[in-house]
Amino acid sequence: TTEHRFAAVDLGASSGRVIVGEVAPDRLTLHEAHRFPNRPTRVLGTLHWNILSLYQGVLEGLNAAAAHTAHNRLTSIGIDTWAVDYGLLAADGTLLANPVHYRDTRTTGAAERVAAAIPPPALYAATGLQHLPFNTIYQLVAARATPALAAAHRLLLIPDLIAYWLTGEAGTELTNASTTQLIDPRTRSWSTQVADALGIDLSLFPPLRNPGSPAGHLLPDVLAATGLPHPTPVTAVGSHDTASAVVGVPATTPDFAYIATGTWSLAGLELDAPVLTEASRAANFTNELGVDGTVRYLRNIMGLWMLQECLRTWESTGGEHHLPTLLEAAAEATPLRSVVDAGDPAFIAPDHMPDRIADACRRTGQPVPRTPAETTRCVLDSLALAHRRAIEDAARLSGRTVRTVHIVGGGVHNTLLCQLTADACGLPVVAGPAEAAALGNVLVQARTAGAITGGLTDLRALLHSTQPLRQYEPTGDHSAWDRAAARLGDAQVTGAAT
Ligand code: LFR
Repeated sequence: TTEHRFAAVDLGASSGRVIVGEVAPDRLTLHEAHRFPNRPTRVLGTLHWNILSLYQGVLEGLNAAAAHTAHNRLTSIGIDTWAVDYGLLAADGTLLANPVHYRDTRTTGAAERVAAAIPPPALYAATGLQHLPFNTIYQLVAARATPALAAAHRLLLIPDLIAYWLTGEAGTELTNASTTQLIDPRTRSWSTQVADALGIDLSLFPPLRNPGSPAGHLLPDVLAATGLPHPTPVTAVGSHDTASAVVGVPATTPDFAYIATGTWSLAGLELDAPVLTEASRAANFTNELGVDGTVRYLRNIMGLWMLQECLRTWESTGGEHHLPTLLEAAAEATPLRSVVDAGDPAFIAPDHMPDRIADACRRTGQPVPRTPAETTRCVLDSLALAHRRAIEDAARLSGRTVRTVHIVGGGVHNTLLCQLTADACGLPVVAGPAEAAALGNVLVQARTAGAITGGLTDLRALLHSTQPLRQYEPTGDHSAWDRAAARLGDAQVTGAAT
């Protein structure tokens, strides 16, 4: 049998990885070839992605991946990263400016400008996207007067930019394009209505391409840097990491919800068609596009970012905090003593996270967490509560029933979060795989290469039979979660623009 090895380049907000997946119809194994930190850098007040350093990590990772395979051969390479952000190119392909991080505050006030041009209900009806202050349209409106945008010949979303540097070919992959808020989820194509209303030039975007389509071959300088042979192809995958992570959900029945955990928690359902109702807009649900014609109907929840930022603050003030020890202490802390709204955009920006959490507790008349363990417990209880709320809302708004909750991504390692989520939802949780995005990336490539066949159900059956999974049953007093939710009451922010 032919050996099929694929490289998944998966860039996340705190680290990047290049993972080699070995695939056969009954086999799926991963090997992490390289992992490197992603350290955003503030320059003259603006928070940037360190994009060349990330690209260097990709090249080193592909080099390590090549060394891991027979005759340095990979069947293909796929790329997924976080969404919404982009690089601007001049006509000769030069990158005109360092991409700006979606957590930068340059978009402050952009929502009002967008709302003046197209009212939120019309914007939702046209795009089905939840309001997140950093969606690409808000970034483009905020950047309108900048020389880089004025000079730009082309705009490439981050995974498309990496693919362009590897192959010299430019495209706009569809799942990630859907996060720009310039795509109509019914036609799965550009919304000229929204672009025109906002004065955004759609010709900046290279043509759309679907996951599974070819995306070029490695350029000679990339072959030299990585030791890979000519021709090594790049294949478009669900280049939005969340799209690949949803492919990587090992569901065996249709009645599942998923939570893709990591820096964010993305909680919701996979649907065949978008839900564009006013109720859906009010609940701030998004209709991002998925692989194979699906819709990712979900809500963004702060995720482990809140904990990562707390750790960073405690460490910068001289504290030493070993995460496993902290989680053990959090497991012993009083349950549901105080909860905050983990959907509140007030938690998006970096810095001072423990103080912001304390303020939120004070504002809602709850006890202020005193120790790192109590703060950690507050964050995890709050995330579990927000998970439950998102899944209940998604089921209600789409008319679906949920019987199992799948947790995939980095949060799978956080057993307390998984158990609390099962308790809050009152449903069994299946946790794993942690590397769902890389697996979804590899599976779409493998199908394109003919190493496997079938639809998402078949890909998921392969995941289910090959990946280690852990099941959590709901425990405890379910009504305690209702009472905690009531403490946040209607003040619970979903982030919807009114
Ligand atoms: C997760 C993610 C989310 C997106 C956020 C910003 O990594 O891609 O889906 O909303 O990052 O791009």
